Amino acid sequence: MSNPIPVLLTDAHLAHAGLIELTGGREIPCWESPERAVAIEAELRAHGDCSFEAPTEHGREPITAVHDANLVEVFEHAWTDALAAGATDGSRPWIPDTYLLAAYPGPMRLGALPSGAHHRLGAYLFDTATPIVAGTWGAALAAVDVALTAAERVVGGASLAYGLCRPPGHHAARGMLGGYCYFNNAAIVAEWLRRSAGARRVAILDIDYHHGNGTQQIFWERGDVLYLSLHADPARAYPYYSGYAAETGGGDGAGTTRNWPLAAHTTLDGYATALAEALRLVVAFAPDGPLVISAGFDTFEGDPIGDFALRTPDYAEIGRMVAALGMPMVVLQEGGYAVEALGANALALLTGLRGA
Ligand code: SP5
Ligand code: ZN
Repeated sequence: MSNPIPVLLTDAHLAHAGLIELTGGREIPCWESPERAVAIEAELRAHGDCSFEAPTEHGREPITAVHDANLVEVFEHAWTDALAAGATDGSRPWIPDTYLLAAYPGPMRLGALPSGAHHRLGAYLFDTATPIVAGTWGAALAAVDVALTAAERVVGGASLAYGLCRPPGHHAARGMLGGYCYFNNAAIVAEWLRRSAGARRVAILDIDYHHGNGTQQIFWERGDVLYLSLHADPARAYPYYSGYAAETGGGDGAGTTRNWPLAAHTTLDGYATALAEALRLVVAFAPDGPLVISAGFDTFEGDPIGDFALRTPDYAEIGRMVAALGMPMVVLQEGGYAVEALGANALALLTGLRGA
C-alpha cells in the first residue's frame, strides 16, 4: 500500500480559453482547451488514489530565474493594452500579427518599440499559438505555482507528485512563447530545485509528442541539468527547427542534452527502446534531485495532432520503466489533445509510475 498521489491543481486555468488557432490556413478551435484538464481531473477523482491539493503562490522570482524579465512584463500587460487600444473588443483573443525576427533589422539600428505591450509581444513569439485572453496571465502564473507546489511535495518526502499544469510549458524558451506554452513549468521547477531545494544535478525527461524546444534552449549550456526528450522527428513534426539527434548541448552543457526523434506510427516497442536508452543516461548522470517529467499524451494513437500509436496501457508500462529508476518524481502535464482518453492515459501513467 502506498500513500495517495498528491495532485496539484486549480481552476484558474478555466479562464484561459484561446478560442482559435490557425492550421493549414484555417481557423479551428484551440486543441489546447480547458476541457483537457477538466477531463484529467474528473478521471483521477473518480478512479485514482490521489489527494487533491491547491497550489501555493511562489511569486515571480522562480519565473524570472528562467525567463527574460522583459518578456514577463510584456506578457503581463498584453491583454489590457490590447483592450485599451481597441485591438480586441474583449470577446476575441489577442494574437499578434507582427513578429520581430532576428532578420528584421539587417544593418538597421531601429529607433524604438511600439507603445502597446500587445504589439511588443510579437518580439517574443515564434508562432501564432499563444492566444491571450483576460485569464491567460493568471492561468500561466497558476500553472507555475501548481508545478512548484508539486515539486515541494516531492522535496518534502512524497515519492511522486503530479502537477496538472495548464497551460503547458515545454515550448516556452527564455525569451520566447509558443506552442500553447507561456511559462516553462518544467524548466522553472528544475531551476528551482537547483537554486532553492539544494539539488546539484537535475534530470528532465520529456515524453510529450513534441520536442521541448524551450526546455532544451534554457538548459543548453547547463551541465547541471540533463534534458532528455523522446518526440516525433522534427523533420516532419512541430516544432520543426529543433529536436534532431545531433543536438546534444554546448559549452558546459555539452552532452547533457539528448534527443530521440521517432518515426510516425511509433508503438510501445520502438518507444520503449528509446526510453530505455534515455533512462540509462539518467542513471549515468546520477541526479541528486527528483526527476522532472514533462508528460504529454499527444503520443496516444487517437491524438488529433500526433501520429504515434501508443495505447492507454502503454502509459502504465512507460511509468513502470521510469519507476524502476527508484527516483522521486515530479510529473508535470504538457500536451495531449484526445480529450476523451486523457484521463485514462494520465491515470495509467501515474499508476505505472507508482510501480503498480
Ligand atoms: C504543448 C504542446 O503539445 N504543444 C503543441 C503545439 C503544436 N502546435 C502545432 C500543431 C500543428 C498541428 N498539425 C496538425 C496536423 C494534423 N494532421
Ligand atoms: Zn505536445
